[in-house]
Amino acid sequence: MRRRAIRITAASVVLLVIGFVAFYWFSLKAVTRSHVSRVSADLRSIGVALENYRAENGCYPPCTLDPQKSANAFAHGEGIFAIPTFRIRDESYQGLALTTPVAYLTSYFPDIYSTVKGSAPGYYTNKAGDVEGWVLFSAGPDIDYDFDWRDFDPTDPNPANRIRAKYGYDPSNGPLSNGDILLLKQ
Ligand SMILES: [Ca+2]
Repeated sequence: MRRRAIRITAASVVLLVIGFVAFYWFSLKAVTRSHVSRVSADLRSIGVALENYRAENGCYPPCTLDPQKSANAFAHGEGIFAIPTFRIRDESYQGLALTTPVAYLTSYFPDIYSTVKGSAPGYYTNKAGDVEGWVLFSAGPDIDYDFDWRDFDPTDPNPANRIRAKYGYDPSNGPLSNGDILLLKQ
């Protein structure tokens, strides 16, 4: 009788653990799906602002004031300024580009997956001859930048597909898998 009671208790504990793990897993997937969806929507909003900026100024906003510094920034580990972005500031800390002096965006969207709290998503633009484009990127659920922005070439016949395949976040690999959330304009 006692042995049977122990077996029932052990089975109950196993079921409880399985239930807890399943609940955690599905909750994690739901929260991640919601966050990824929000970041993707933010990137699209910023993309619209970039196009509006270009329509009025004839070019996309600069992604850095110091290309050399940004090019080496990962190695130097300079945090928020390490990643090229439109949210750059000059030495007098004047905000540039999308929020001022013309408010193409009323405020910057903080990237919830950024390693630096409050940091906007990464932004890189490049121009080769008459061909120009941009890429917006969030580190994604692994909170680690996989995308190498120097790999973006607007003259690439299809940079979006190539870069998404190489660096894009894919939830089918698991909610916390690597890859970044990307939006590109060729
Ligand atoms: Ca990532």
